[in-house]
Amino acid sequence: MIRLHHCHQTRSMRSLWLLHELGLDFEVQVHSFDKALRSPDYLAINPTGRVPALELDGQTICESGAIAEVLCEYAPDAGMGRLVGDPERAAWLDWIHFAETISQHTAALTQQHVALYEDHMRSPIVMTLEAKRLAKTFQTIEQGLTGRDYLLASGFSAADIGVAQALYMGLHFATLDGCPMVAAWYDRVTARDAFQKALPPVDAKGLYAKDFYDPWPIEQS
Ligand SMILES: N[C@@H](CCC(=O)N[C@@H](CS)C(=O)NCC(=O)O)C(=O)O
Repeated sequence: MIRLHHCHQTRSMRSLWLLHELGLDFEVQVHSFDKALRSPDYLAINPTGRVPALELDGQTICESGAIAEVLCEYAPDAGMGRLVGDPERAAWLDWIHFAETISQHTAALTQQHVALYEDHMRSPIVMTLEAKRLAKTFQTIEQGLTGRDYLLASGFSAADIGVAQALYMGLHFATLDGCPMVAAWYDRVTARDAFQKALPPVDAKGLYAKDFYDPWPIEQS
């Protein structure tokens, strides 16, 4: 049995996208992104109260990078992983976990712009710094795409899924100015059916109310 615990527009979207690419049978339990994640029932699944959490044949995995690794080993024929012994294994792992380097900045910015709803709670310095550090990660993707259509020379993999989903969230706070290869790659991978299936339904409440959050939303005195 495979069950994904998911909140729209969060990191669990990358697990959902991967599950669709793998063509596995699975169920999705959608949670609202609020105190529901702190309910005793949910904390019994993920004690940190976060998403994703994947229940897989009696085990629960709570880190999106680990979920990607385990699922790609679970369904190796889908070709989304680069298994032990593959010459691209190290590069694949590096990109799988680079998604989290991107997401740590997005998480800080989401906290500043979305979770801290009163201006006096927010820090313009943190907002600006984190947006710049996020944009820097976009440049790393640009460099990685030199001379290739996907992050790995051999073609599309779970590495593209993790990084592109992290970019999906990050694009709420920074642009792809100066990253034309990332823009083209992002259009290419997000055109896939499996990505489209991982998007929130049109009438669903997502994490983000706006498409883009200006780095300086607070009036400076
Ligand atoms: N390192 C974890 C991070 C998981 C995480 O922080 N998820 C966020 C959503 S993107 C969350 O559930 N936040 C809820 C909270 O912090 O209360 C992963 O990669 O899965």
